[in-house]
Amino acid sequence: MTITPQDRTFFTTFGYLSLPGLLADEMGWITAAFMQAMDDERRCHDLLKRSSARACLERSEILCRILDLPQIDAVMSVLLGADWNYYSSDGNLYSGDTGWHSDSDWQHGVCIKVPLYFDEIDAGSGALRVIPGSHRRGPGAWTAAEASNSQMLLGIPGTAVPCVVPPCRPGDFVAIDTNIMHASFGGGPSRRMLALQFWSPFASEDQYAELDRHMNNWTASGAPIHSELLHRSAPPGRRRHLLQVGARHAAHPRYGKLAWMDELIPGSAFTHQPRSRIEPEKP
Ligand SMILES: O=C(O)CCC(=O)C(=O)O
Repeated sequence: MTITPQDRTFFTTFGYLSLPGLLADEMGWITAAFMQAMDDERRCHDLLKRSSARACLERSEILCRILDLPQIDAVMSVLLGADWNYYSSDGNLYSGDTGWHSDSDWQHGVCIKVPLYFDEIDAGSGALRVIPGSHRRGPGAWTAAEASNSQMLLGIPGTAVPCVVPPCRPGDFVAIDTNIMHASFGGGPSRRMLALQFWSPFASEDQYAELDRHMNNWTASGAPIHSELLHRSAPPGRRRHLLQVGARHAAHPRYGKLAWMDELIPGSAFTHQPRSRIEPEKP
């Protein structure tokens, strides 16, 4: 498996990269561990709406090993650079349609979502749809609002908005820029998906400010981002991809600093942070 500079150009141009079958040999153990993690959540899934378990990978030592796969390193190293960051995950049971939306509006860093699907789905039964190029921001860019208002603005239903449906059966791999507009239609009541998120390396204040905003969105749910298990079980190859987010996590006012962070995240006491950019908590 070789990920090429052309793959990177494709990703930056269109906002997604599809590598069918990239994880085909791994899906046995990943599926078993995913199902276990969702069972452990012990939440009763309401078949009429999405159930989501934040920090899903972070609860399972086995799922954490996804980050150690050479396939993941190969793709992220080309798309984000050798010092790519792992951010977070969520495990999901989707129900029905997901309307057109983008997850973010980042302008300074690149955030990638890798949704792993565990069911045989296609365009009519819940497969991911993306609008190529819609991750771009700036004058003339499409906005999520326009895609989700397609009936009113364009006279067509969401299902008819021109898009690409990358293969996303079990074992297929797709990486999307989280700014891209995406959707799915026709899914059943328990469509299974594990989403992983990655960030480009952080160097500037503007990039850290985006990371802080992302963390603030997460903290609204009260869920942690990184876990002790994720860090403690990390071989050195994984650890380097946890440090920037881990250190920021440790410095975030909502989380406070936990004892394991001092031990496992060198520099977690660091002050490389425009603290003023961390939004104050709402009372
Ligand atoms: O599979 C889907 O319905 C799309 C999920 C997704 O990426 C999202 O909800 O942000």
